[in-house]
Amino acid sequence: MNGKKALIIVDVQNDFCEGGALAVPGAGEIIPVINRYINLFSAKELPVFASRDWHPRNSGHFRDSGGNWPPHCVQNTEGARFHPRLKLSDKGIIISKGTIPEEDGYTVFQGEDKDGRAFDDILKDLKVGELFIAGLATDFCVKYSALDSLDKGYATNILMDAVRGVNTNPGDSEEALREMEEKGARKIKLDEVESLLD
Ligand code: VGL
Ligand code: ZN
Repeated sequence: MNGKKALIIVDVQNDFCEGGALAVPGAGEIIPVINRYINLFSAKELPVFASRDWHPRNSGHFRDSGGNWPPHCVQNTEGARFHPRLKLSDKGIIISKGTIPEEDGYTVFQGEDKDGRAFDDILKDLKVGELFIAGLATDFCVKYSALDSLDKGYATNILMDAVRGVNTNPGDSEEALREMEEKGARKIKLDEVESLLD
């Protein structure tokens, strides 16, 4: 698919960072790198999206309601806020997901903006054909978002210096990256993206 390039930053929220309810090891390290990607895409006036896990308190995704996870990113709590060091501009488009109790919301393609527009519809409106994915977690939301992106025909890039995984089982992130690559995702880093956007 031809079309514009866009950056999607997945779930860089307090609960997924050091000290949070579901902290992803090394999450803090990627924030300055993500900020450089934000600058790069903003300078070219390319769209920047930031997704957020935005669960109701009674989400079936939480252990106490039969799911897999400790409560995290509950709507309107401190843990659900974007990390304070993440430098989103006013132009950044926020995509909320996991907002209904029956949904895990692992993929940003289940998300919508503040006006209820589905992520995929916004991409189509903006004529985006290629996604660059950063954020948390490599083995969950990054993975499911990337697989959906490929499925829907977007050229899909994983920003290797700007993702980190949960790794409940050792090697989960490597396995996830292998699967994304096998399905057609490209692994890429900041210097290569810099020259691509030039
Ligand atoms: C995520 C586990 C539970 C993620 C969200 O953002 O990768 N992981 N909810
Ligand atoms: Zn979640």
